[in-house]
Amino acid sequence: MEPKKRNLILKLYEVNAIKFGTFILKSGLESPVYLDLRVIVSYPEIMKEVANIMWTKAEENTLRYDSVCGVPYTALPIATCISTDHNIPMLIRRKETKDYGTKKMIEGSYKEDDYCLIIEDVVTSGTSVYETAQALNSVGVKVRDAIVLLDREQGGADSLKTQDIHLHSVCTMTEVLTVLEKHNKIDKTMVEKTKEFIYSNRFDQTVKKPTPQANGDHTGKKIIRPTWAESAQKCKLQITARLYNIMHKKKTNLAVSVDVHSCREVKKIIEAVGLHVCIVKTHIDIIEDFVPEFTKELQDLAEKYNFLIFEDRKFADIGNTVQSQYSRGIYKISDWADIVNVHPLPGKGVISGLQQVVKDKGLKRGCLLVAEMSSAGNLITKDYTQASLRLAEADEHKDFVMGFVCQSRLTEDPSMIHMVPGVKLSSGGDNLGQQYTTPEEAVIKRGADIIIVGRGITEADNLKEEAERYQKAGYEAYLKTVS
Ligand code: 5BU
Repeated sequence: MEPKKRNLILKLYEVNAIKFGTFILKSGLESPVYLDLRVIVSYPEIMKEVANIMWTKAEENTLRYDSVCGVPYTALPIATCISTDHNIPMLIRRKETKDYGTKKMIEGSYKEDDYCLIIEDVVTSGTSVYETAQALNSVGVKVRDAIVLLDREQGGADSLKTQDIHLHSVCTMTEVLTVLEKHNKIDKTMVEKTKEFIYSNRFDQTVKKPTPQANGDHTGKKIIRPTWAESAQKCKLQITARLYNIMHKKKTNLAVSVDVHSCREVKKIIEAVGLHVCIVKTHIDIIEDFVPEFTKELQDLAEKYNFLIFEDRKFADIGNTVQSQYSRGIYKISDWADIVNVHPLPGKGVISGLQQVVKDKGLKRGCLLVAEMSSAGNLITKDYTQASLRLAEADEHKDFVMGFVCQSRLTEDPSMIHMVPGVKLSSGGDNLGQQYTTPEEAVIKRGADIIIVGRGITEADNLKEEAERYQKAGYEAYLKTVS
């Protein structure tokens, strides 16, 4: 390793930009290593060296670009140093524009089809680099390359490659560990512990350790979440706050799926389990004796037992069609269902279409995106799930999208709720590809805020007792995860 790089790693360690111990990350994970490059603003010599070594990396790779842009905020001063030292124009990405709408996302002068080089201090999953690239793309500036000082080797480079962004890293976590061990800053046990952490928390599924279940992010990550009462305060959507308040009041994260075929059966189940659930999930189109008045009865029951109604309609068509499917026909779903879900496959129009209905009617509704499925062999890929997450986070949907139906935790944003179906006290499956996980695993390992249980309850001899068992299992698992 070049002495310049080795010395820089040692200096970063000395100023506590690289720390070892036990740290709770933003994601809730417990990590043995913590990188905080913000501190280098206090050490101009180190800042200069960082900027220099990153610029050299760009030179070595003969990258061509018209400007540089630092990922806010830590990499901003680094990009500034590169810009002024080497006379390269700089662009600034505004992080907070989302709240204003009319303000520019990118500050500085640029031309359409200019190339911008992204500068980042540390890359983990690659999301921040990608978001910056997206912001630049939105004003016509292209991004082909990004330079990062430190790659944590958790899949960021691979993930960015799928978006045609090449990540050039000055050093990797493995190199950092090697240098620090060699200079007796950390011992072998810490090196192994850190490597194990990095390996088992990769974002890239292709290299992730094999896990028994299908497509979720089940790496044994420890989830730490705010309490439901806190979440109710933190979330932005009224419907989500209502849901968290119900969960807090009734001490339940259980949604029951009433997949039966007559109005009478649906009502019977709800009367038995209503006290123990926060959501009743319906498939209204499987009820054979459906009459429009039934939805009023459903709403009365929702009021009596204090739960929300989630119609599991999985809209999946163009915006114009789903608008009609949502508000017209015999079901008039928008009139009575608090929550609906969509397959994000058609793109943002499927969400905007429904959102328009809600806006026009002045309703308080929520929409979930099906980002992962429980069924064996489903065609959802990691990229699709990530794209669903980005759609959910889009500013234009913030008044409507409340989270996901998924199999793993996709974001720590308390406004986004994770509902996990395919839950049963005894794991296993059915003969049509359904795959079950237990309430404990769903909540603790997969990060479910809500567990969705269908036949586990509806086929039990004693509906009420069974619902109580699931409620208890879900609630106890939740208690183990609150911070
Ligand atoms: P079960 O009886 O617990 O298997 O019912 C699960 C319910 O959740 C059922 O209504 C499905 O339509 C729904 N579901 C699911 O099982 N898996 C998924 O990935 C999604 C929905 Br999305």
